[in-house]
Amino acid sequence: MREMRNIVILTGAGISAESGIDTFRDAGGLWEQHRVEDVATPEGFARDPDLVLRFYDMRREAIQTKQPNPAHEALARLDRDWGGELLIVTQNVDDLHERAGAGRVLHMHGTHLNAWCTACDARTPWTGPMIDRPSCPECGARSLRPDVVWFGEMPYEMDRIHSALRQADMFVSIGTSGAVYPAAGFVQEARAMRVRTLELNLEASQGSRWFHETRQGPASQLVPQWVDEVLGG
Ligand code: BV8
Repeated sequence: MREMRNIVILTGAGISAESGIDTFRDAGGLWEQHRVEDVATPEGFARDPDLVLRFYDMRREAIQTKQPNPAHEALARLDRDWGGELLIVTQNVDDLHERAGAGRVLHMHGTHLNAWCTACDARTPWTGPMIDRPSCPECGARSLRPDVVWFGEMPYEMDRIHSALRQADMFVSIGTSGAVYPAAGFVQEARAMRVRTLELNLEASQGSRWFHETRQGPASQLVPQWVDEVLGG
């Protein structure tokens, strides 16, 4: 196994679960409370913008009351102390990685705390509700939507992600069901390039079979333990 210098980490909703943020597909998760096609697609937004804006207003407000957990803190420690390349690609739209202190974070599905103006394309930091159609800070149009990648929309910075995977020595997936592409395909891409792969998840995922090693348990325990191994090793 070649020396480990460059690490790519993919995180999903499971890493924020112990912070009290609902996942999507677990029992009682977001997709049990809402239909994906109604609240996480451009078609759903066009059909009933109030429903979608309320769905995101509720989640945007909720995440601002949550705190990073030991898994976020361990990745921030790795980001600080790791001498090689590191990229945390998160599917999550919360900001808990950043609030734990991580810097090398890429939000491939966007972020709750930005507004995207569909009139002028500007993205601006946003913490309040959108249901009352506030004006875009840049152009004044009342055309804001959540800066979140919906189904059928292209995730952000895919070129940067593929480039990081090509240079990686290790790919670690944390807290994701492996249900959504293209993120769910990264492990196969890594395997094809002979990258070492590790999954840290509460239970087996749809992609577990693709990983060299899978460890099952809560992220708040598995991630600090793995970071200690990497930094200690
Ligand atoms: C695109 C933002 C193309 C919104 C999200 C048929 C086959 C293959 C693909 C497709 C297909 N039909 C359509 C597609 C494409 C589609 C897709 O993959 N669909 C799936 C459902 C089949 N993908 C897309 O549309 C993507 N775009 O393909 O564009 C394109 C090409 C050209 C031009 C334009 C476009 C866009 C996908 C992004 C959608 N947006 N979110 C929001 O957040 O509100 S996806 C949503 O699901 C989340 O963002 C999240 O990222 C993603 C995956 O969910 P997870 O994070 O994994 O969460 P989940 O609840 O599923 O699992 C939690 C896991 O954690 C579990 O395994 C659980 O065991 C574990 N866990 C729980 N607690 C803990 C824990 N682990 C550790 N510790 C714990 N304590």
